[in-house]
Amino acid sequence: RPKYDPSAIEPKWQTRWEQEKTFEARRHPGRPKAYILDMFPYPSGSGLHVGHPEGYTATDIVARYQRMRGVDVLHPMGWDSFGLPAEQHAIETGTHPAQTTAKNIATFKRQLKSLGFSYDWSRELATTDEAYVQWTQWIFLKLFERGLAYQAELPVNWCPALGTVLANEEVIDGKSERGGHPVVRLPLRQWTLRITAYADRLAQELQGLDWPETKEKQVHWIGRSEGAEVDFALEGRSEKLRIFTTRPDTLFGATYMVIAPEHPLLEALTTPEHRRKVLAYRDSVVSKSDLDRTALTKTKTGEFTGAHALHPITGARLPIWVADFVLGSYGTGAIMSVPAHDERDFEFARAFGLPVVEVVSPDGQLHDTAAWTEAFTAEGVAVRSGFLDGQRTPEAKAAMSAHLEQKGLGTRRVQYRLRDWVFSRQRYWGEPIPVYFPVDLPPGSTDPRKHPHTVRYSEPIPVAESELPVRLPELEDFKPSDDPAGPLSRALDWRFFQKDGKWYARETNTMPQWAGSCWYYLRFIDPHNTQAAFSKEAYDAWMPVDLYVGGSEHAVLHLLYARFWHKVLFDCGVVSHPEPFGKLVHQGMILGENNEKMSKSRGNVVNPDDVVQKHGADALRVYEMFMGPLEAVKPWQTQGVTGVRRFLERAWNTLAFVREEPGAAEATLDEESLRLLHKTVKKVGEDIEALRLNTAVSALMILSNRLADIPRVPLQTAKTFALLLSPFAPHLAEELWERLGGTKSLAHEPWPTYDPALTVDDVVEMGVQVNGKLRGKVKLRRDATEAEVRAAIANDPGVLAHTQGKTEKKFVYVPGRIINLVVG
Ligand code: ANZ
Repeated sequence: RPKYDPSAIEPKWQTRWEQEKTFEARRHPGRPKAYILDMFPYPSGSGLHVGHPEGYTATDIVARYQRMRGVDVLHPMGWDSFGLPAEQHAIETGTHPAQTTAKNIATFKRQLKSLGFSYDWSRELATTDEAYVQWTQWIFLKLFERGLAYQAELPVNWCPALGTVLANEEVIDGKSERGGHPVVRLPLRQWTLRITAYADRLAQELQGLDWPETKEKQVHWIGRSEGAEVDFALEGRSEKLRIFTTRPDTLFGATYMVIAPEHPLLEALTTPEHRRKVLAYRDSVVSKSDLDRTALTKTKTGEFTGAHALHPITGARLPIWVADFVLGSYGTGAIMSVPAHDERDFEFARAFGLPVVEVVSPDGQLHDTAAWTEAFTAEGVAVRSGFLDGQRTPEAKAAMSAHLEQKGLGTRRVQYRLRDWVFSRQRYWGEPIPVYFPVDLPPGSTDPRKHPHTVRYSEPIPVAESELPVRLPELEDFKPSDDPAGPLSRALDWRFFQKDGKWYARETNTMPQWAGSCWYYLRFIDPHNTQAAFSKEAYDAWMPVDLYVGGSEHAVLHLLYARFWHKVLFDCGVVSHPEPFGKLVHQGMILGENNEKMSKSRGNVVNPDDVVQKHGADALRVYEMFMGPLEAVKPWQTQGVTGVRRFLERAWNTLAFVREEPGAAEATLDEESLRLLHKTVKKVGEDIEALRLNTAVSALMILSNRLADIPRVPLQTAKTFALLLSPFAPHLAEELWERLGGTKSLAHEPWPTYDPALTVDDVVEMGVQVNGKLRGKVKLRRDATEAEVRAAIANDPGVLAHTQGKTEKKFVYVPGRIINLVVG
């Protein structure tokens, strides 16, 4: 008898599935559908790591299960293939990023195929495909048409080492998320997407979704604040200093002003005697992250500018300081400081000896702030506040806002922590932004390639839809320059072109990697469409996504950006649901054996190829599910893989040859095993639906152990086991199925059913009465004998307390219903 040999079985079935197109997604009228989506990978040079198959196995199990339940399943895979590493590699080695990308994709694809995932590979796409770029650019044009893509001079995160601008989300502690290079802030012309126009909808329309705590993360990220903008006159100047506050009720408590180091008026305001110190201070904060700058615990730093603002109501002179805890990118980049009622302002006032004036009182009485060790930030009653005195905080806020609006001193304002999305990158390996600009040639010149700096960036012209895609030019040298126009600016013949006798220049910025992942799930539904991004029929057939599984690191980046694009497409009438992803699940990270993150530097990275080679894909799949709850963080244990391997071997030994054994077709299960079988069918199905895949695996292990112990496994039982096992260990299951007489793949066989009566626990808990009063409880088989009942209650303390020293007069027992002892 042959031994369990995954290295033979697995390639056999992978080839079979491919040849027979077993997993091609097709809609059948009248059938339900399930769109089951993985977060597609970035095809990095290091190949798949064991974290990838975790989520991918989970969705594969659901996809396979749903197919067997007669559901039309769409389960696609593709590549998020633009991005920095391929370009960095190109800079270092001269290999074109397209070449590196193709090679990495081939590796990833081979690895994913070796794991037996039931993807419909005919829908494979890469975000770098020309046919895909075309529609990514088309969506950009939709954003542009609607005024949602605009250019701005923005203080951006410029990373000199990477030669590019990074989004706030890509900067951690003043360093680039990729590579850890220093990041500085400078103003640059950038394409920006007006995601803030969707802030309220992005926060509110999350409500109905079956998502984990990611919802709260997004709401927090969007960070809605209601307040007012107030204009303060500047002493000796005509401009006003506009501030944003969420506490207009505290206006009378403002004792000084603070502006951000990036504030455009900083230099102009600063008086000559303070100039040197103020500018030195400004330079010192350039590389600090917003998070560091605003941390509550941070020692407050700042400089007096020498200038003063005038209080809009009292006319008091308020000194203007510059300090890094005020951010240039939030509100107006300037604040009125109310140290009595704001913690940061309080710390700052104490650090620099500025006055602290109480204007909100917990009890309406006046207090002396000299002894205070912290600000009073709660609501209370307005004091020392003129016409507001005596009003509670909410009323006082409203009254002050109304007053300011009436006097033309301010306006009510909603602020978001969310910033507009800086959408351009000064890189080669990204989608070209499909716009161009007029060129002003110097007199006498006929060739802008000799004067590349004559572009009128203020007048962007969208590329006509019929001219998409705008392809990347060939380049020899991918290096970013210190010219923030990026490497594409060096492709002069690509960049400048003539139309109707006039010269134009293409945009040389490219899109960030996030662009491609914003809509790939829409392309999967109709990946070969040449006339549109996707058809309405395909949309109606498959959307929305029913289950989306991926890492929680995407909680606020990809998942917010994709929702934003989807809503824009919704407003354009291109999609018909406001939200793309109905149910979202984040798999937990897989750690190294010692509970540390897997990393090259620690040398603890497990390569799935090695595991597949040694134990097979089925063992890897089942092990990753068996490790623990899908969402939990769990350490890898090589021992555990071996254990799972033994489980699969036992299943093979028990079941692979059942058909050849005499009498297998007629054999029946004993009562207890039959009950276990039905319970397992019920449990595995329910567990898959609830993504409790670890407990589904243990249920299969229990059943397999039982079957190994019985002398003759009925053929029908062996077949049921193969079907139950198939979502988890599909290669082994197919091989068993074939050996048990199956003539085609089991992928579309009906999922086994169970008899509910056989799943009801045959153990019941029964009350024990003594003289008609409940005195104890025992657990018994439903059909226990009287002797078994007597044995079970013999040591029950409650029963004993009422029977000891007495004689039994009667013993009433109705199986499953009554136990009553009559004593006297
Ligand atoms: C006066 C005041 C009094 C404030 C008070 C708070 C309490 P959220 O809730 O996050 O929107 N602020 C405004 N712009 C800022 C900036 N660019 N950098 C740092 N802080 C800024 O916070 C809004 C509050 O944060 C605003 O309300 C302002 O301080 C400060 F008792 O104004 B408040």
